Amino acid sequence: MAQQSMDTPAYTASSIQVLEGLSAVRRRPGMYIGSTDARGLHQLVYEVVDNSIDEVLAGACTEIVVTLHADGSCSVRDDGRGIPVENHPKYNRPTLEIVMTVLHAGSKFDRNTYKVSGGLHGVGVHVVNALSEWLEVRVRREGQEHFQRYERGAPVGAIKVVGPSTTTGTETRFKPDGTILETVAFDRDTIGRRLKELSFLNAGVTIRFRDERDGTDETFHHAGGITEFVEDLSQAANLLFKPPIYLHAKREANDIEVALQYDDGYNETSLAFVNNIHTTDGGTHVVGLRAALTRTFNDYARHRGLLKGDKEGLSGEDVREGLTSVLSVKVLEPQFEGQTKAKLGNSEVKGQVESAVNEKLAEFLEEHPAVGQSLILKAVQASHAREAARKARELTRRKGLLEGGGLPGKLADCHSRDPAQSELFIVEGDSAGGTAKQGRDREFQAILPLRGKILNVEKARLDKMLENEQIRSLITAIGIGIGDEQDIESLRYHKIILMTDADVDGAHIRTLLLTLFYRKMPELISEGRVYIAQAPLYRLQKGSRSAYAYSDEERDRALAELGGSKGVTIQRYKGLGEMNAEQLASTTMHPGSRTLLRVTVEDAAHANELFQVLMGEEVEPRRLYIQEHAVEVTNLDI
Ligand code: 0RA
Repeated sequence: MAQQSMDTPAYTASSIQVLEGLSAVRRRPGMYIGSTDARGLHQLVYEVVDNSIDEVLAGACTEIVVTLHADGSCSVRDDGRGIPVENHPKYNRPTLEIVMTVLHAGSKFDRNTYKVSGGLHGVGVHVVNALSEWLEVRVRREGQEHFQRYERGAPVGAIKVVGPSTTTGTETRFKPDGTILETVAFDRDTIGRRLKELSFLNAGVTIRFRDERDGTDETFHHAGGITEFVEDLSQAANLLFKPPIYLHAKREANDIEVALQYDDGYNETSLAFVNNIHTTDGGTHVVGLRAALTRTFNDYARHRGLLKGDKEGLSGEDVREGLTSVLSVKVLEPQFEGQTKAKLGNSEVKGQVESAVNEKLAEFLEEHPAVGQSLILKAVQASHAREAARKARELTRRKGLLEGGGLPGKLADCHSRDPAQSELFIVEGDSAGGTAKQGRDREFQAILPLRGKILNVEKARLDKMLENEQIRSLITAIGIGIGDEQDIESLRYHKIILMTDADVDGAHIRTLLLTLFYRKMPELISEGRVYIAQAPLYRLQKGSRSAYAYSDEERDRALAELGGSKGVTIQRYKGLGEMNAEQLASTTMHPGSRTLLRVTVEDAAHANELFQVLMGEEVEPRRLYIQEHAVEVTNLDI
């Protein structure tokens, strides 16, 4: 049947429509994949993988192989049913070609799985095709292997049968188009993280990930699904029970899964997904889960007389202290909201998750009274600590007033009182702090030097944290408060800029600060107020000419521009302190000549993850880990 398309004339009305559709994608790629940077590039891979995951959800596929090829292409192979090649009744062209070239073709042959559309996901593989220099698809189906090639989205020949096949499945190999995308360099770690995540979210699937550029080959397979996800996230911690609590329920057409684990620490790590998409901004499903946790723990504690004399009961923060959780819901018609489309909007889902978790968690606690007892005990302790923290905060505030103005003594504030114009540089060490003070524009740039390592927030509760001078300085300088009493409106600087040395200690301090913000002042991150200053790594000098380089690649380029390495002196900066005030200002601080990296929620979440590994009890593996990852951390492509 597929061979019929060979007779199709090249320019029918429908093929012209196809070309128009493809050129719309090529003209405005950002509309389809969000951006044309590394994020957009990786979105292409995820789009193709999502289509194979749909086959997994349909129960038709068990293995996916993703390969990054040496020629810069990426292939995704699955053992699903194969995309149909026979003519599509409506278009009278092979379904395969429609899927590969026509807008939203996917929804026309709904495979009865949960849609990923609504965000930047689920836009269709034709978008990947349109943004590829070339794309080749192989379909194994009905005893034959079919092949078609496209260039910049347009077929360069009909579908051909290239051989027999005893198996079924689809393989899509594409080379992203470097004339449209700003970068075509796939990042193995970024893709690997997502594939690992997908293997947790889709229990039982095997995802193999090969990088032919360096020969690495990994396989992700988690029969335990999100239960194993939670185990993976809480590896380093002292757990209150094992294995994690797993709850599963259906509400109407929606499917709800939660895995929960508690440790003896004070923080929360909770991830939420809708149709396999990480909803970093939460949404109705998260609201439902939180409500259910608070309600169920309070009911359980009251029935057992564990909350005597405590009228208010346990708060949401109390019952989430030490929690690691993964919530994964499959929703038939998801609505994603917000700028990044990373928040679930469907109002009905709140009640569905809430009722499902209320019911299943209460059941679990009935059946596991020892676990229930220890969790309530912990939440009650948290509630007492919260009260102590409130008192400590009060005290800090009063002390601040007595000391006059309340701003920390080490802060060299700027003249401007307009937060929108003002910047706070958090600088590692008193010496670099001094240089930064000399080099700054005091009209709008404030400097806060931090001495040594700041407190490890992983191991401290809020009341302990507030006893730490460095943390107190940070909190007062930033101005929005901490914990459950925060007001982003009183932020004193719209740019909070971390300026640390490009070495292991600098990376460590930056990870600590990002973790502190991520956990204790999350709005700073979600509102995009936190930046990383980019200090140069090298200064090159040849006679009277000099240049700065911010990476090894830039150094090599600068060397070439200076006509080779002959007569060039290269200074490698080991710390900010090696620059004088004028150099630091022009390379790193002055708005006209500096580069700032804005920290995204993902960056901060990754820092937080890194931090959990770094903060394990053992010192030696931690040092090794920092050393191994130092370069990565320095570049912040995390
Ligand atoms: C439409 C219908 C069917 C399968 C697919 C599409 C399909 C698409 C992709 C994309 C990547 N891998 C895929 N595998 C399958 C159902 C076909 C049937 O009922 O046999």
